[in-house]
Amino acid sequence: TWSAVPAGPPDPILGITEAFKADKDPRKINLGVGAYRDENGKPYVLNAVKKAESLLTATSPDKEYLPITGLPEFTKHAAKLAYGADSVPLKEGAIAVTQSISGTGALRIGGAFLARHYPHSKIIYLPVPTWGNHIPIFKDSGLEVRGYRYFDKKSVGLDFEGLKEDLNNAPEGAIVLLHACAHNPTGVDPTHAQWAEISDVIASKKLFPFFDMAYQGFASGSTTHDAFAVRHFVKHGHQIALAQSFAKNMGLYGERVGLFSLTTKDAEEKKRVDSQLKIVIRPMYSNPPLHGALLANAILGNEELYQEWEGEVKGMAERIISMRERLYGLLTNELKTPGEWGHIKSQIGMFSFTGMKPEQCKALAEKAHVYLTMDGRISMAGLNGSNVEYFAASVDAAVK
Ligand code: PLP
Ligand code: TYF
Repeated sequence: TWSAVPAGPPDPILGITEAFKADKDPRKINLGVGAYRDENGKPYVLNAVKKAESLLTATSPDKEYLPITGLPEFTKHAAKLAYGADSVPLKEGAIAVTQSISGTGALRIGGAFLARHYPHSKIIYLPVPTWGNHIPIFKDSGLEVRGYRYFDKKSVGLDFEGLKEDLNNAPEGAIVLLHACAHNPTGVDPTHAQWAEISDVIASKKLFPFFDMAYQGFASGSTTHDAFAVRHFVKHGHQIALAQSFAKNMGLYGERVGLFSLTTKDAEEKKRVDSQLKIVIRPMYSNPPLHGALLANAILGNEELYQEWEGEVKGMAERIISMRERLYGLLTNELKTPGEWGHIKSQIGMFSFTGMKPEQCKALAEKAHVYLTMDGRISMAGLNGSNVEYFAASVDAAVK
């Protein structure tokens, strides 16, 4: 029956973890997948999550199905986290929300909803480059995927002129995907002033902004600061779509906790949109997982746990920033590695886009047992006090 099914390629990011696992060298480092590791290189379960778990256990919750759009208290808190307590559409009850299977599921619900109901276009513009999974997510949702310029290899920064030109030339009404903060894979974010200009271009061309916020809090250490772009757009009158993930900022990766939301004109429009979100979701998976939503809800809804969580997000962000400084110092001052490495310090979030070529990435894996994606992206959280010197020396050898 399946004789004509061709073998597909491994996932470019998750395939790296396979190669890492098969490597028996004790010096090996996995900088492929974007998952936080603590100073000892271990996955980190947040204290706020552990406390939420014990609080939850004490109430022995049942395992009933959630409604199609998820746990209502959780979705309310999660929307407030993104839009801010003073958000006008939030206060007016004009934001349609649904729990989602983490950020990926939120993007997919959004893609499917827009493909079915967005009246102005079936085209979505993605930054070049973008998170690899964006492309199949939106294609499989039934949208036509196009790219807009984002990363400038020469300056190792934002190609702001190219970005504006491409959005200005997009057909009226097209959808534009924006990484809300901590752009994956480049680590390059627009400044606040650039966001304001992007907002103006999008308004003038009547484009539809779809934000992917997978790293709220992870970029700067502050969930408020990282929500700047989303809140700016809403404040300036845009209706937006938003995908949120709690994988990174709560360390709830495998629990699959997320939110998809759409701002609407008013409470009446929201109600209609809500009903159609349910119709999109029901045949996909009926209803979302319960446990992670209960945990996130316990944290977002409890002042003490919330404070502890914010402190821990800040701690994770700060550890990553300290690794950026350490790595930059090693390459530039100690090893005098050829090249300019300032971008390691200036890039934001989980990743650094090193500029290393595929051959150099391959050499790092084969000779140094250091694994990263072939685009030269490294997950900064995979570095720590015990392996950063070995990593810097390996990079030095690979580029010389
Ligand atoms: N969007 C971006 C840009 C990401 O980097 C990720 C995860 O790495 C996601 C979305 C979604 O991840 P998840 O489905 O685990 O929430
Ligand atoms: O490292 C990245 O960019 C992501 C990480 O279900 C990831 O691809 C891994 C698994 C998953 C979602 C995201």
